[in-house]
Amino acid sequence: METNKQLGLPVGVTLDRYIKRSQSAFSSATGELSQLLRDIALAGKIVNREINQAGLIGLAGSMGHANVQGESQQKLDVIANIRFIRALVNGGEACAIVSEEEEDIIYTGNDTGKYVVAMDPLDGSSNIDVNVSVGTIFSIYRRVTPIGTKATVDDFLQGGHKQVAAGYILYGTSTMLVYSTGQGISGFTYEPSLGEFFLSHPDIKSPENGTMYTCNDAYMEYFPEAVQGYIQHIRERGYTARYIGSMVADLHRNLLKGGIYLYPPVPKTPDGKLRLLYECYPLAFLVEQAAGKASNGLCRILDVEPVYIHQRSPLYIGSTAMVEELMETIQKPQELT
Ligand code: FDP
Repeated sequence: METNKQLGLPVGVTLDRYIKRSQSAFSSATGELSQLLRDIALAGKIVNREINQAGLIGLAGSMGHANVQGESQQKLDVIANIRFIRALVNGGEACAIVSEEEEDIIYTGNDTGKYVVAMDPLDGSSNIDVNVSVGTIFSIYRRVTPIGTKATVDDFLQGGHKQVAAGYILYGTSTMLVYSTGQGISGFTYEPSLGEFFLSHPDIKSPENGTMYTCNDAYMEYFPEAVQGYIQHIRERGYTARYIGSMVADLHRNLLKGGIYLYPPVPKTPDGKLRLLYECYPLAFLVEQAAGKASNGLCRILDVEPVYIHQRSPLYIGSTAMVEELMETIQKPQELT
């Protein structure tokens, strides 16, 4: 009976159709941003395939050296970086890329492209070897330098509030692409047998409040006092901790279930660990589009003035009520009740 009911169910809206529909809502849209999103989705499918095969064809494990951030580079970091760059070079819409894996701006050779893309091709990649979810994060700006010229660092240092689109791909038990062009946020689940992303989570809204907090507990004694006080306080309220150590997965869970993700400054990374351009800005853009909040402890993340492309930042992000309570605690630490 159940099977009969399921037989006639439509498979749903593909990412491609969704992008096309969203584009037609803007009479001035030229389709270039739509094409850019499709290019990113295509690279995501390829990376998804490679992640799924990693353990079988020897793609798991480290390269044996560090990347520009001084962090151990995994083989799949390198592969994902190549796949996304290739997709953007071939697509033609992006004139330049900033990647976590490369020190300098990458020029695509498409100087007539209107957009620049900042990205972390494979976030949380130290989790690959143990079959834990990882992700890709991307952030898109309309360039400020004249079309036809070579992009410059100014195209990337516009500030998070200038992003025209942002998103992530979560390679998890199922693979999902979640993105926003500034009119809310939607999630698409990959159907591997059809090779398509289908709309599965329309208009995601971050729960106003939550009972989960996410941070690396090992650093607790080094967290700023107010942050320690806040965590102590919510523990006493019976809140629970969840930390995968793979930011896209941690954020995705909190976005759907309600919660707060905290990566404060610690002595090892006094400016915070996470990268402003390709981790904090895009995730803050998405979470705000879902009615959540993101702060660096002093101000809204999207209002932080960027100074250099690989800049780091503290990050407190998630359900509005939780981020607001933390911010109040940081401003008046002694007033917790
Ligand atoms: P990774 O270094 O494995 O790429 O952005 C970096 C990141 O992972 C996040 O995905 C993750 O949440 C965080 O670092 C983990 O850092 P800690 O090991 O310091 O907890």
